[in-house]
Amino acid sequence: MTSHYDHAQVQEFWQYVWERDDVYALDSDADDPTYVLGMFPYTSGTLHMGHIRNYAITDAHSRYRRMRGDDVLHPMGWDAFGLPAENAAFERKTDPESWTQACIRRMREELETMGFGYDWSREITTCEPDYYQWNQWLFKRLYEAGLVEYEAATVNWCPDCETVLADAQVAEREDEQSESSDQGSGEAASSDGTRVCWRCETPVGRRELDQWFFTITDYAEELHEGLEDLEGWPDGVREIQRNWIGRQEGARITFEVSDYSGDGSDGDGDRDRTVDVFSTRSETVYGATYLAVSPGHELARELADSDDAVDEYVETVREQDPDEVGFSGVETDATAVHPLTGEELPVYVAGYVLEDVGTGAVMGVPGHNGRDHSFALEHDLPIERVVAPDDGSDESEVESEAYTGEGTLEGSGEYDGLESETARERLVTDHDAFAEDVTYRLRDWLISRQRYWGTPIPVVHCDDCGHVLVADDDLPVELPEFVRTTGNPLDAAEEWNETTCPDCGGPARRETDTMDTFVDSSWYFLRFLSPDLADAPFDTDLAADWMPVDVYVGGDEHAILHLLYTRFFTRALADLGLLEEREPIRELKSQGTVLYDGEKMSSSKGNVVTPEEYGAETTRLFVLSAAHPEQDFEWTANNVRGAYDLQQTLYRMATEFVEESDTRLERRDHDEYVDREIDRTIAAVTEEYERFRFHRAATEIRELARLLRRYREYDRPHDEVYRRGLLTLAAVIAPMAPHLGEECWNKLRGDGLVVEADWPDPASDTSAYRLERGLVERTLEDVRDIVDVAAIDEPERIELVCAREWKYRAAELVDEAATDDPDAVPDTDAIVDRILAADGVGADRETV
Ligand code: ANZ
Ligand code: ZN
Repeated sequence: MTSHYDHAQVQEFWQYVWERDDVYALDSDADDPTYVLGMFPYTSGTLHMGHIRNYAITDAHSRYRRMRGDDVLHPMGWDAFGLPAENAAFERKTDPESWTQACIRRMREELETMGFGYDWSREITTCEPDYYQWNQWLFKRLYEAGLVEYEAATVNWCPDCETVLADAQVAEREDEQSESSDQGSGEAASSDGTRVCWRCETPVGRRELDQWFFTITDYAEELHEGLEDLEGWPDGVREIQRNWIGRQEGARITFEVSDYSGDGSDGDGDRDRTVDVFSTRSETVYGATYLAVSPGHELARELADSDDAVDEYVETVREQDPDEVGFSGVETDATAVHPLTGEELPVYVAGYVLEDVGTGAVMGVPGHNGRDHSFALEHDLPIERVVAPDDGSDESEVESEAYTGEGTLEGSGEYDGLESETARERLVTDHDAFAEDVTYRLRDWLISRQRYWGTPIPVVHCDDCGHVLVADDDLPVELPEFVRTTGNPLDAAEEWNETTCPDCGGPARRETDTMDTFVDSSWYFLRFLSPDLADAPFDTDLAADWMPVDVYVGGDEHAILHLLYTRFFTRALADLGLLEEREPIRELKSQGTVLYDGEKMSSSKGNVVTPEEYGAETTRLFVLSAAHPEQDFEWTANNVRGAYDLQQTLYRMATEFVEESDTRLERRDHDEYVDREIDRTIAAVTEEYERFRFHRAATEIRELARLLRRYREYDRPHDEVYRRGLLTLAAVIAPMAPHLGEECWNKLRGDGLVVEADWPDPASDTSAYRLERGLVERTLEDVRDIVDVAAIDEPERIELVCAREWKYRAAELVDEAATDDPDAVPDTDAIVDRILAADGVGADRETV
């Protein structure tokens, strides 16, 4: 019998058996299954090592949970809409549908080759009408709940993709030199500051368009607050989301603005109004030397009507890239009244004031805010210090640089001498013009895309009725046939485009924007619960029982977009009465990157290693045993070799055992020792699986395999103990290497599947074994203290002899050796020989 593991044959056989026995199907009657999910792949055409790592993690965990007796929901589907399919179709003279379906076929085959255990009866594909009709249905429900807006907006525009990009899809161009970003930092290691498209890296421009938005900002506070309780999420991801939401506490301060001639004036040409500003440092108000509004601010628009200089400035800034704007600005003929001193302040329109931050207006405090300082220098505005650093630094300092810290107030009337924080609190209670306020950096989610390969937004435009929602009965609005054109193919689909208004029956045109594909992935985990449900997106009863997702694994590039959108959707669905949970994911694992020569492994870099080269088990074992799931690791042939060897070793041991088995009844000390080591390994491996430390589980498995090998080599092992050891190995390796697990299990038992087997009983008293382990380790330490450990080339052998009584004998012998001649270097080989001889184990030693 060959003891070489032929991966192709073994894989094919067990995959056939698993499928035949339908071992991964989850019964919909299950009470509360453990829901294990890997972020579903974008259908790019082939799996890369990142996918494989991702799915090896979820697969190992779901197999482990299943062996522990859980019902497990472990589904898979396809994130199938998106621009790349459209581009590929364009280049290859095919259509996105055919291209995507071909990709799916290939990728599914690759997943199956890897032996990942999915309940394929739950497969979903987002580009199919029976999925995307629910995007449309949900769009309508969100619309009815007031969570959808249609607004003109200046948007990020990718000239190459010819589409709008959400803020979060604008990346900063990474410096060529820099390598992948640190886990959790959320920022590229370095960047040249150019804003580029996240997909094609073309520099991003600006455009003004009517666009559809989901008002995720309605949930800003809750999304921020909820992060606190997400204890199962990595701190890094929570921090990135916190920054993205960008909650800031401060005050809203109202300024009277007067004496300006705006449009619609009341005869004498002068108008009054108020302008609110948002400030995190309201106590610096006495240092305000001007007021500035953004070019998009209502006041700026009014002023532009009568003031050519303002009009021209507003137009210029509109066309500019944010970095070009700098600290340019234009003085207006309006004046603001300082709410506390009554002093008149000049009013500027300035591009550095952002329209959608705070109130879109600021009080300029050049002495204490860096941007205001730069603006003041450029426009010759006074710079005053009203907060003194508590270390008593020189007053002239703010002239050259703003003092942005807190301190003691000065030049601030009745507030002089107060600490910053106290002053802020007092101001809001003392004055009506001051009110506590909170702002967020988070913007509404722009979901419009001017592309074909996405979910049509279920709206028609009627000359008489404006935009009207398509009736539920008329969903889905299906995509028309693909046409090759630059720009948006839906604009070119004339026949599809012309329709009638659901309200008045008159002629109308379809909305030709499609939804951002992040809409698809914001709720797909719910569709897996009831993938064929025909009258709702998901079964609300099942959702009540089965949600949230217990473990979600994916790359940390999704720390912001996808994970924030899913949290928003979940809350919105809860408020629609469709869900009970408000957080979709209990435990999140963001997996690190697989590197190759220091670079990220990816098809675009041409450094992809495909699983076929090594076989499923070696690949799976390697990606799991190389590092903690959250760490990056390097793919090296050498390390892969380690995984390969482990697999061969286990296989050989299982095979040889079958060939040589016979029975010996009496148990000796070292049989007991090995038996306990098996228990200890089970306990340890169990703990490592619980904590997703597959690499450490693999180390434990490797150690037990080594011990069993030695056990067998020194002397004839006790069959029962040895066999139990091998069965344990087969069972505990199975979540990571299921084909190998089945193969060994089958050789040792001849029946049953390890995938359906119970997890080996962790020793009844785990702590006892740990204690034992600790004792052995401490004894080893003692031995090492006495003997020069460097000279012991076989520490495991010592470990073996250190068990129980042996360890005392070992210590005695070492002591003896040491007292005989304190200066002599102990002959460790001789000591080990004596130990082994004393128990009759040494006989085989020469043959080891
Ligand atoms: C006055 C002030 C004085 C401010 C001071 C800061 C320090 P940071 O600075 O990042 O913590 N701000 C408010 N709305 C803005 C807008 N639409 N565009 C540009 N800047 C805006 O953010 C808070 C500060 O950003 C706010 O507090 C405001 O300037 C500015 F010594 O108000 B501050
Ligand atoms: Zn109409």
